Amino acid sequence: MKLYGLPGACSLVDHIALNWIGKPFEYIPVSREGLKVAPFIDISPLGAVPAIDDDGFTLTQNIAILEYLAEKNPEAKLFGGDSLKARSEARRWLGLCNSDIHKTYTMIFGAARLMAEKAGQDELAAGAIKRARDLYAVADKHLAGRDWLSEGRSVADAYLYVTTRWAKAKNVDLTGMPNLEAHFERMNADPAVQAALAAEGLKSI
Ligand SMILES: N[C@@H](CCC(=O)N[C@@H](CS)C(=O)NCC(=O)O)C(=O)O
Repeated sequence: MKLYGLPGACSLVDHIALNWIGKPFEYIPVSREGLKVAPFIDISPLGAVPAIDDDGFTLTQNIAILEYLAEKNPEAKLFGGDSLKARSEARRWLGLCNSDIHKTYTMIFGAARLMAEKAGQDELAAGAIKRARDLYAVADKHLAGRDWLSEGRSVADAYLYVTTRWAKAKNVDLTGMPNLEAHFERMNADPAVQAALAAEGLKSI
């Protein structure tokens, strides 16, 4: 199994999941310049990470990869438990992370792709930073009195953690969200998370 990623990007979610699974894999960092050219573009038509190569079977799109890893390794319980309710709850939060939170960061990190003028880019990013706070508030409320988004730890927790790292880097206002902060520290304390950070040359924040 090979995982293609950019340090600290959404591919860190899959890196954490692979560490939870605990089977051998190779982490292959892709350079920014390498994203949009061969050989990586042949694997990932959008020139985006994550991508995996499992013995010649290549796959992109984070949700599909996480589902693939979970189905291939059911003992790892990557979707928060065995019950339908636990797995559905994990998928719900995975959806929020991938479709709502992550897409909000596309307007922060990728404002220059969407708006020609610098003033427009700044306005778009500022609006998205405010929107991100509203989305984290939903997760913070849900996490009151619970350790994980679903019954047990799941890939949704890894995704929330990775985007919370981005929130801290982009100064998203997370004040008054103690449950989200505790969740972030819980993830930071996980040896699989620390191993993924170290392998990507990152430090805890
Ligand atoms: N819909 C894709 C989005 C992947 C994505 O946005 N990846 C980012 C890193 S977090 C990326 O590779 N960006 C580089 C680029 O688009 O140029 C997924 O869920 O896998």
